[in-house]
Amino acid sequence: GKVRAPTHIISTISDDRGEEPCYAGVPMSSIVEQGLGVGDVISLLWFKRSLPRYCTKFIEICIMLCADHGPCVSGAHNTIVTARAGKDLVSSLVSGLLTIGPRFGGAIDDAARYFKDAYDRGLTPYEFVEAMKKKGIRVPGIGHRIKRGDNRDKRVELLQLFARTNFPSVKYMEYAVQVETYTLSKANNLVLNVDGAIGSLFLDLLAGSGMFTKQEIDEIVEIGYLNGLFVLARSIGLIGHTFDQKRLKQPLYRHPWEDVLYTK
Ligand code: Q5B
Repeated sequence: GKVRAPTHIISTISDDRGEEPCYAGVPMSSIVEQGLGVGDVISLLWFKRSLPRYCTKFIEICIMLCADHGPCVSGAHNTIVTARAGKDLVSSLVSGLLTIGPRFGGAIDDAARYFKDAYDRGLTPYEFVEAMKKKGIRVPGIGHRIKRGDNRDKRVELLQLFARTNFPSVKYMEYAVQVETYTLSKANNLVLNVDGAIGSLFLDLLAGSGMFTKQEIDEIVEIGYLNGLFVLARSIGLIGHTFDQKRLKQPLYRHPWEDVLYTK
């Protein structure tokens, strides 16, 4: 009989061998004919299933709300400096993307991990926050450089409104809000930020949609899919900043001496 040579790659999300590419078994023509959007494509390629419309809409709202947050944030700053150094689009983009991490934009997975663990173990917000403090770990998803208790992040409010209206349950998000109430009693900048809102709400999406087993949810949280939402979204803005600098023909950036404290 036929002997199949062992393959060096296994792939389970897409197939381009037929007449048309398929994402998780769904042909491209069907995606276009059904009028599906980028949220559906993310569902197929990341989660390997078609999610209900409210879930894909939520994913699309996350992408839209995180696409950009002005030129002053870490990622945009790096991209702008790189574009002004005459580098190409990809270099300018990745230079910005490389700033995404535990402090900036990349706290979504850890927020989901810590909120899930604390909620599932029945910790009160006080017990959770104080335990984190004892361990010397900042609560992921809490805190912002410019947002305050009296100047909330509109993006967080929009996500919460959508979820309260459309999700079957928002128990993890409500827990994150209780954590925020406690952290705000300590300092006015310790708001639930956009990473924390997405992290907690995605837990609600995973748990409430009925589309994932408990084991699958644990794996998604453990692997860490959710920072991908910020990376994908912010790429839109970083590409925009690159074009903006090129269009404006901005010269090489050099930081002013006056803004550096030279000291021994
Ligand atoms: N403290 C975000 O810090 C920031 C605490 C905390 C307990 C906390 C900080 C943080 C967790 C990571 C996170 C996502 C670095 C943020 C984003 C996207 C963005 C960005 C944009 C966009 C801000 C002052 C005092 C200190 C700290 C304590 C601070 N955070 N304690 N848990 N989480 N958060 N990142 O203002 O006693 O004085 O030593 O790491 O969720 O990235 O728009 O800019 O769309 O682009 O620099 O929105 O919160 O405050 O470092 O001076 O701390 O608060 O221990 O206490 P700050 P610091 P003490 S959203």
